[in-house]
Amino acid sequence: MWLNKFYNDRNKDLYPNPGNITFQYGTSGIRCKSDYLDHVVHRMSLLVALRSMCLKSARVGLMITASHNPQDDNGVKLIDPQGEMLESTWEEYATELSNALNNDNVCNILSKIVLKYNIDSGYKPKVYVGRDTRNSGERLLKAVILGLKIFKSDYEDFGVITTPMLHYFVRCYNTNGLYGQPNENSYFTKLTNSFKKMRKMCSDYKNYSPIIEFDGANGVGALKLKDAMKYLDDSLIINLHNNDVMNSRKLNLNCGADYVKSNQCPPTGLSIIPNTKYVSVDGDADRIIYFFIDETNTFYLLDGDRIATLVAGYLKELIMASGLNINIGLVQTAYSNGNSTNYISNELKVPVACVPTGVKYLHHTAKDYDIGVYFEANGHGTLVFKESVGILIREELLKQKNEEKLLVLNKLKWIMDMTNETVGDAYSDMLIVETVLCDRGWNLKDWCNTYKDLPNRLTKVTVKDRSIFSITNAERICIKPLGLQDKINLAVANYPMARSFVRPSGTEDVVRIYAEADTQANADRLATEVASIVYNIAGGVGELPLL
Ligand code: NG1
Ligand code: ZN
Repeated sequence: MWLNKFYNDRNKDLYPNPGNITFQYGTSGIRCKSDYLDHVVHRMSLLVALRSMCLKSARVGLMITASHNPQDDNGVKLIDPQGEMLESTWEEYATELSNALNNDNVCNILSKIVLKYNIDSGYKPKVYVGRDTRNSGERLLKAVILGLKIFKSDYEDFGVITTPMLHYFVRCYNTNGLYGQPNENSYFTKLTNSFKKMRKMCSDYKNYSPIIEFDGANGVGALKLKDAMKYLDDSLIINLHNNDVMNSRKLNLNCGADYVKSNQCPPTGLSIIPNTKYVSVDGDADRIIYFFIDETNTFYLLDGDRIATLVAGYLKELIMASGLNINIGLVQTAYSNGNSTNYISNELKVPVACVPTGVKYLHHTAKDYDIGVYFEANGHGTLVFKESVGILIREELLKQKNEEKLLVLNKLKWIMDMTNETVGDAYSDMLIVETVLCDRGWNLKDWCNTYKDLPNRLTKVTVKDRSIFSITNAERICIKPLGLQDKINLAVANYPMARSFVRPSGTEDVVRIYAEADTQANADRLATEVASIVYNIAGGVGELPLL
């Protein structure tokens, strides 16, 4: 078969599998200590090339990043032609290939794929590549490029770039520029211009302030924000913190969106002043959260749930004012705060769905709506618009004579144009949030006052083998190990307004425990109880987390 021709050109196993780790293409690609990843990324470049050939030379993407994980980790995510995550059947091949013991096994798996999809050697693979600021990125990139060359791929390396930018570029290429051009200038121009147009319409800021203290997690988000600022002019005043990308030891260290969300406290590396607007992004800039402290130094977090409710409520009003027949829905995961779900259903009256963790599930379900809003509580999310919605709005804009309605329609169009629909994007999300806050004349306190979060706690336990866990009902029920869920239910019954669930992480070797209850003390107690239940039933390793 034609595959052999390529393989014969190649030296023996350039990147052997040391065989000491089992990999899984999980919630968001493959991640682990960067030292173990050379053969993995190399094989992923072979797989992504086949993916492109299988899709008749559609452009696909490969991103080298471990997002919010520590700097000595790294990872790889593959991107499908519309800028979405890799299709799930191919995730299985990715897992198989990463674990293949030797070159012969790799060849067999690749041959199996070629035969299954009847992949024609005439299609040239087309691949975009990017990486975050991690030190190991450059070394891993070499392994990727060698793999791409084996299949004589047409590839472009975008160097250090945010994950969502690479997703955007892939989509731009495959839509022949309809979505934009696959370069940084087009990306910043498209998103920022619509933001600036809408900003010009805002005449009275009321409580709103355009000043942002930005925590860049010492990663690529900080680097790219510097570029973005050239496009923003003075429409936002951004003070950049945690932007030391030269010292990669600092990446995500006590800062960034994941740190702030998980620890429910401000990051280090910047002074925290009461009633000031802070934004934190993660190490590859696909997550964003807001926070502030008040005069009494109380910390308030505005996470993905808050962004989703803010944006969905606003869009719903615009849709109603436009008179157009467009439906809107919101997608969350089990980690979303119970009170955000109540607020969405009872106050906003927007339909809400709950799906398993992982953007691919949220994205998929969001596409069921004309306008789908999806966010994980950790700040990873975006909006998706059906193609028909874009067409409808544009047609209406041409017909409409009424000034007020025209403005409403333009607002919908501008929001659509400042959205990176392919995946969660900290920069795009920030522009959208700032737009809504400005149009409403709100500061973060006003935003926070829309509903009150239930106190909650997220913790984790390391167990001998997390593969013994089996979960169902959008991850809210644990079926295995047997008896675990009954014990969780008993613990939950002791606390008012309580909820708790456990699930094995898809990106770390841990089991995650989530608890919420009427008070912080109760949420913490419940999380500790459930952690010890998991520890005892599922073979806990090391220290039991105490809160
Ligand atoms: P895992 O490790 O599977 O829980 C975490 C996040 C996901 C997602 C991925 C990818 C939580 C509880 N889980 O997944 O939401 O963002 O990382 O980065 O935040
Ligand atoms: Zn990320």
